[in-house]
Amino acid sequence: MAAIENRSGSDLQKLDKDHHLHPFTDHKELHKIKSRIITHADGVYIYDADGNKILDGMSGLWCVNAGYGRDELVDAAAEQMRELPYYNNFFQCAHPPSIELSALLCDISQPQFNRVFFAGSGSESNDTIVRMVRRYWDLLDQPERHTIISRTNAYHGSTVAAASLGGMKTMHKQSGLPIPGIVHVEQPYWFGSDRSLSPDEFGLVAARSIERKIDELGADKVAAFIGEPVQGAGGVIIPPDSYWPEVQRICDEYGILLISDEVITGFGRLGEWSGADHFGTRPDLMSFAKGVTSGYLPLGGVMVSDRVADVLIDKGGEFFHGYTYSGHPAACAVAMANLRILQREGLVARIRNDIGPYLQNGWRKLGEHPLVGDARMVGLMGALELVRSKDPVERFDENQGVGNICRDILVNNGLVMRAVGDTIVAAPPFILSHEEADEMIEKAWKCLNLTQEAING
Ligand code: PXG
Repeated sequence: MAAIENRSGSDLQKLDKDHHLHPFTDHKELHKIKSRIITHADGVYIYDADGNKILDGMSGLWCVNAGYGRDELVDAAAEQMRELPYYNNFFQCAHPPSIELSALLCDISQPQFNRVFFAGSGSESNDTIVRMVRRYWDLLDQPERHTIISRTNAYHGSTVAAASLGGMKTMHKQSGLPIPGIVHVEQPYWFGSDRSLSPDEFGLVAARSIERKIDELGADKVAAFIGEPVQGAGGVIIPPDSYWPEVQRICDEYGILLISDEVITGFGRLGEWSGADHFGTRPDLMSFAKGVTSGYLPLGGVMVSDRVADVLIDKGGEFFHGYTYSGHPAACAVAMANLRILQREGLVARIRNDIGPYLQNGWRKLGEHPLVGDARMVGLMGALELVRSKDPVERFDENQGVGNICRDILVNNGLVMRAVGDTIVAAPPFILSHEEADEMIEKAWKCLNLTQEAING
């Protein structure tokens, strides 16, 4: 018997309105228009209760990388749940899926990573990192090395510590965040600057805002720097080439830990197994989630380098930290099956050599549209900046909500992309075919025209 009753779309919308509080949602707004009910999905397409077929240019929420309808992942979960649906990894226990997945993750990660700590989400992974980093410096008898440097407009999750690491002012304002010991420096957002510097000059200036902060606080007070290789929720901010090598230099010079938040960029999104591989950094800690299971089940975790793990293990005794679902067997089994799919189908190399360059080419053409001030994409992660005027660049008034107008037009024309202010972002599944890429670009162009008509009245 199906666990979910077969109700009509409007019945579902009513129940949704009456009982369901959605994440990151203005409910008054939502109830004016009613929620879009997604009922099923296959390949790169989702289907709603009104019978619309929509190309999912966001891979769900940056996660369904292997695409929808993968029976292999369903079978992996079902088989594991029959065998052992749950057991924990506390109290000197483990089970085959958590062990096998730990080994596989270390195998595909940079050589300094030989240990994994599991969590249930990206937020939990970053919370783990805050605790782990502070524990590390405590164990090295430097407890005053407490402060973690992050960036404005970063997104690291929604729990108290993860939202503190994040640099979203709107989130901080609602909950008295950040917690003490987390500070924020400049983001490497060249298009958002006055563009008086070249991108590479600007990248160095942005990186050196970390150094300035270290000098201000004193290096002996700074524990770590955290960054997303490419900021996702902040608007797909692709740093200039000069940025990450300079960040690595600064972390090395001051001995502070480098943390790469790979929740979006991990497992292939940029055409390499990690964003760190793409940009050539050697992080000490790496958080992951989303794409590890292609979103089929929730799983997150932290790759822990030998530098950190050796201290935790040799000097640490018990680390009082862990989640009921750390290394959940079904989630780990699905992750194994998902990573095997990525390997077998060569999907990461496909982004680097085939569909990545193909979609980027179409994306660049969208940059010729009068409404688009900047069209950028790396791997399968891109952004279009909607502007009132291209030369000189003039932005729309925020209150005009042009990004959301465009987003709504897109979805009503069969393409999901997300609006971050007036930036439209995309991150389609890795299995996107050339025809589907063409469909994305054609639909996007048409919807840019429609957006222009809508705002010109
Ligand atoms: N780090 C990064 C870089 C993320 O993008 C998280 C951590 C937190 O992961 P969890 O699993 O706790 O959600 C994320 C999540 C958006 C959006 O609107 C992005 C995320 C989550 C929700 C919405 O772009 N990223």
